[in-house]
Amino acid sequence: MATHESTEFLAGVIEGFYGAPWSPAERSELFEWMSRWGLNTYLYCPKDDLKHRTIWREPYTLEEEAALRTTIEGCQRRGLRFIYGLGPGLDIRYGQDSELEHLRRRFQQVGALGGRDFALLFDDIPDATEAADRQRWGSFAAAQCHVANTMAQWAWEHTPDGRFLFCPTPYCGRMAERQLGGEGYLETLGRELLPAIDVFWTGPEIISQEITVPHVRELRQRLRRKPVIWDNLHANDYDGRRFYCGPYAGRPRELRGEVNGLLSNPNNEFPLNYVPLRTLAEFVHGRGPWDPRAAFESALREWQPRFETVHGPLALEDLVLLCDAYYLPHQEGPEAENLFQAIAGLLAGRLPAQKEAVQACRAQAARLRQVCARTAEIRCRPLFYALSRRVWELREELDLLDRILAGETEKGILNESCSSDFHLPGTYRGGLASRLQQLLVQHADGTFTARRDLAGPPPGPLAGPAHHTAP
Ligand code: GDL
Repeated sequence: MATHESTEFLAGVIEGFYGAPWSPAERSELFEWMSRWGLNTYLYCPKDDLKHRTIWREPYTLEEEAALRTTIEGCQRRGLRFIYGLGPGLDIRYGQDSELEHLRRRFQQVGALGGRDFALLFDDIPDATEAADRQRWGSFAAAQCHVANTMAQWAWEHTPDGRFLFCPTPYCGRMAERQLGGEGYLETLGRELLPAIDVFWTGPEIISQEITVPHVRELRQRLRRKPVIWDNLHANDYDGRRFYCGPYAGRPRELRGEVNGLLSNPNNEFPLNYVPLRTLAEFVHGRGPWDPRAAFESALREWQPRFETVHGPLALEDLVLLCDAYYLPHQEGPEAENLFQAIAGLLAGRLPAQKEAVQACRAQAARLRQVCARTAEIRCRPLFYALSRRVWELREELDLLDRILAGETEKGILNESCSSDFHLPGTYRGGLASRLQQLLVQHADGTFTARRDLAGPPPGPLAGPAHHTAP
């Protein structure tokens, strides 16, 4: 039986988010960063490459082959491991041999382009199989193991030192607790998946604030192997208003010894990934207790030249303020958090609304607004384009709040209403998604309750799709 021979610790990047995949030029820059920083692995699996998931059986065209070859060669030229990921889980029929043939053909096609390492990804799919499959394999997990084992054997016959990875359907603690994929899913994987196949895991959550050693040890027992962490800490595909420029954080350095790899699936906007990936590399290679803030500051110093504007450099302290406003999913950076608390405190009347306090708060808000505005002058246009929509929104909110705070300094009244010609109903916070958001309030424990005071006049009839309406 062929087994893989590589035990290398996998450290690097997953292009595995929903949305437009990175361009060839962005990948080329990524590979340069990675080789410079000692990251060794890149996993290609953009969810919205149609042929990765939706029409996974269709072969790549010649043009697509050429593009993929460029990526594979660019990666391997830098000495990095290129892993090709395929996600057949939306509609695969596990029990049909013709499906295995489709998988083989795709892997062969990628193999001919230079691919040596492969992954089968079963995340974000319906956790149901046809009755015949269940009968034949006994469980959903066993059906997936059969497919993965067959394909891994095939891959290792061609490339004995290649890696083969598998993403389970329940890929985080919360999903496993809810028994996604059926009872005993992870234990079945532990028993039936070939021991040399690596298994992905995102931590206790899809976006895990923390990943601890005890959490991973417990998982290792069930999987009978060390997992490879698919880290979504800096992923932003689920929220179009944010991006994450904070450091790799919430994981102790000891985690490295508990896993077979750490791969980050970061921001969609490639240029915004400097700090996330630079600090991941530092986490992997450095020694001693992990200090995320020190790593952040050091990465920002390296990144700062990219923020050269037509009027000279952006000061480091301004860059810190900007990145603190777009730090980590569960946490603002300290300067942004302080600003928020100052504004919220003044508005709640908790702080003595002395003129000096209001003025200091307004000055800091004005500084952040100014930094947002200055991003438009950045010479590196792809970087500005990646920032522009989000910082625009931040500027608008700061502008509005400043109008309220101005009431204190100018008229001695706080909390009076204000108006702005730039923020009229309909153009500001308008649109269905935004209005629907206003109908739900999320509480600190994560639960939602509905607001019932926003109803307008009674609605007209709700029309269904054309084929449902009466003739
Ligand atoms: C996910 C998806 C990933 C996506 C991420 C963040 C995994 C294994 N799959 O659930 O493609 O980018 O969340 O939204 O994480």
